[in-house]
Amino acid sequence: MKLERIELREVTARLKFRFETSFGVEQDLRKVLLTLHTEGVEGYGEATAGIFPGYSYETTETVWDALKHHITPLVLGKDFATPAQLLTALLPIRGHNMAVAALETAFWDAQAKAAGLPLWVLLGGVRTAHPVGASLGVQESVEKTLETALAHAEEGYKRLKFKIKPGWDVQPLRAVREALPEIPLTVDANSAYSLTDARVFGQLDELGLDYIEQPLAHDDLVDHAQLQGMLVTPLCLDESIHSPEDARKGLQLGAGRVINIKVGRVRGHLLARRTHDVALSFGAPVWCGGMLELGIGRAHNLHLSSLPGFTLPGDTASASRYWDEDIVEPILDAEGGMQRIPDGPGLGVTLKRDLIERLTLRREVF
Ligand code: OSB
Ligand code: MG
Repeated sequence: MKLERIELREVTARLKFRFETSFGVEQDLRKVLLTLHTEGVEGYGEATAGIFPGYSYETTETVWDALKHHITPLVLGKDFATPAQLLTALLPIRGHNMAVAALETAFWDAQAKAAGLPLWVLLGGVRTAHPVGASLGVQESVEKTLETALAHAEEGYKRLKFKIKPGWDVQPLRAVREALPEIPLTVDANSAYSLTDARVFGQLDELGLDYIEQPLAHDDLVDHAQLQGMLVTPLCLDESIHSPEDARKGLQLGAGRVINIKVGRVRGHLLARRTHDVALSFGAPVWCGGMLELGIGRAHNLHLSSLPGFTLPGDTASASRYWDEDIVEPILDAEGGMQRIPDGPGLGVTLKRDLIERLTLRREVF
């Protein structure tokens, strides 16, 4: 497929809620959307980076810069038969996985559309619906935490994940566990702790959590392995995993027993699939992480979640939980805690072009 034209757009998106994590608060987001024009079809990608480099060094600005100045010049006007070939052309670029993934995922969408197949079929998926959980930010009180937990359990979410940070961990989670003794419950620390906090983890270990997500440093596997050795609860790696190799090393070391796969963090679908394959070979379950995506990114996440190893509920909650209005149709909402993967060629969604135009802050065509 010849990459004839690439359009970048930066759009604003206001979350319905204030989302607090150990690294900050997000509500007004800016996202980069990418449209790839190739041989009569359009492929769509969405960069998952946030405005602030709290989760990853990549940001809305670095994604734009990398796509404009480094990625597009390496591939524009060239012909690629497969995503693997496209990635090979981008090998000189170190990192910037979220920027690369915006293009790589658009390429998959275009290929699936050209083949007249849903993306999940091209990816090798095995199911058309999957269970979803909700990722819930740090709340202002234990009372609010309980209220949020009960509301999302009521909506049918199959797993609740609460963000924690030092000073806001055992107490709210204990309260949720008492109120909802049976619900699959997890916590996500986004790297806010160190091994000196072993006592906190000892207490969390008693709550029957499905896993504890990324408790320690973003670039650490060794300390995670040490912590895992002290706990019954599995650790889940998020920030630490940028490639299939990272997954192999993490699982080999015993740094965790579950992996959160995010398409942007691992450079797109091809490497997300390989990361999934590595985890499967270790018998480690994976789930699809979220980055507060708009409809294009959410649709990509849903298609990826059709692979056999995605056996745990993903952070692929209903679009209407996040947005008053999303940028694609149909609306990607879960029912009874299950998300259906959209059918039709490619992503199986159409863009709401007028809305996107209204949300656009800048646009550039290459
Ligand atoms: O750690 O999984 C994370 C959002 C932004 C950055 C990092 C994370 C998250 C979430 C939200 O947990 C997941 C979602 O609902 O999209
Ligand atoms: Mg996480």
